Amino acid sequence: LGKADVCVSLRSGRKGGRKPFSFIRAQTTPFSYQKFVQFAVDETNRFIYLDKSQLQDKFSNMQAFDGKTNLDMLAYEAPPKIRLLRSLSIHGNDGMQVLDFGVYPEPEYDLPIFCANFFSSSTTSIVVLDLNPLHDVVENDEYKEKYYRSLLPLYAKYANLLPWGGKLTSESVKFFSPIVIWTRFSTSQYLHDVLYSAFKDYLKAWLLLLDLGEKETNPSRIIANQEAQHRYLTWRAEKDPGYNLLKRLVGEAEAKTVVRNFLFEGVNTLGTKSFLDYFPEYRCEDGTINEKRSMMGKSFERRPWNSKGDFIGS
Ligand code: BLA
Repeated sequence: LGKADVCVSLRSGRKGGRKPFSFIRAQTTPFSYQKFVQFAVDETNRFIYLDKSQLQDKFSNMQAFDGKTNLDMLAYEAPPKIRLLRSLSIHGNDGMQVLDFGVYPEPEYDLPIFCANFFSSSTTSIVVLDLNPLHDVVENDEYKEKYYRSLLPLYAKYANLLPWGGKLTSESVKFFSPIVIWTRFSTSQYLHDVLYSAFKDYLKAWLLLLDLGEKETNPSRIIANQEAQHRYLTWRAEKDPGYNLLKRLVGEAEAKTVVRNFLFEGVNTLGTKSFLDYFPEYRCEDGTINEKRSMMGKSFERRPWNSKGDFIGS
């Protein structure tokens, strides 16, 4: 029994237990994403030696303004293949649990970006789990064939338990792969366990790709990989849905530092193009960036890929 379980059994044994019960419901955390992070670090270490990143000196943990919500950060690198593996987990006092776990390859490798973004309040969970494609998988079959064709059964395994989460920011879909798990559910231990299983499967699949990954020697392809990663980081550093919550927790200045120098590190160094260079449709008349998260609005009520991994959302 964990500490919380003991607490529940002791308190629910009290006479007139109504009040203590609701107290307990508010206080106990049904799960955390800690074991996800532990698994990811241990499993990655079996494939490639993880070295502490210099980012770890500046980012390790923070406390939110409320004095009760903790933000824990981890950062590693693993030459020659992994530029940065970083994790942010947030534990709120009200049952909120967040995981933003990502792995960015070195530009010499055209591997997808590992992306796990889970937000859970005590009632609702919002999930994106994907191997985000570095290059186009809609118009161009080459990259899709190289990395995703063999992984389609992986998505199929979870399609029923973790179904498509409905309409979302249309722009986001361009950063997703045919095996993306985008879902929302009422927070429950069962679905949390299913998600843990999916997380392990997706990470293991990504690590096999990493293991097989061959170093690119063609300079123009290396530049193209780097620019694609920079474009991805630039998008997320500006428009990530987690940004608003981070601002509320630690204030605008700290949130910006965490986003630009930790979560999407590389946005200032991997390239010189600006957000508006990549996404000119967000330009306002006065030359600033439109604060809207989306110019196209929300769409894709249903999954826009078929079972063969072809994009059918037009
Ligand atoms: C919601 N997070 C969302 C949504 C998506 C993502 C698609 C649904 C809202 C929408 O339509 O945009 C995730 N979007 C992504 C990811 C990519 C993308 C991973 O484009 C990658 C390319 N989420 C986090 C973190 C927090 C968080 C760290 O990853 C909090 C610190 C919170 N995400 C969060 C919240 C919502 C959300 C609160 C619901 C609010 C909203 O819809 O804006």
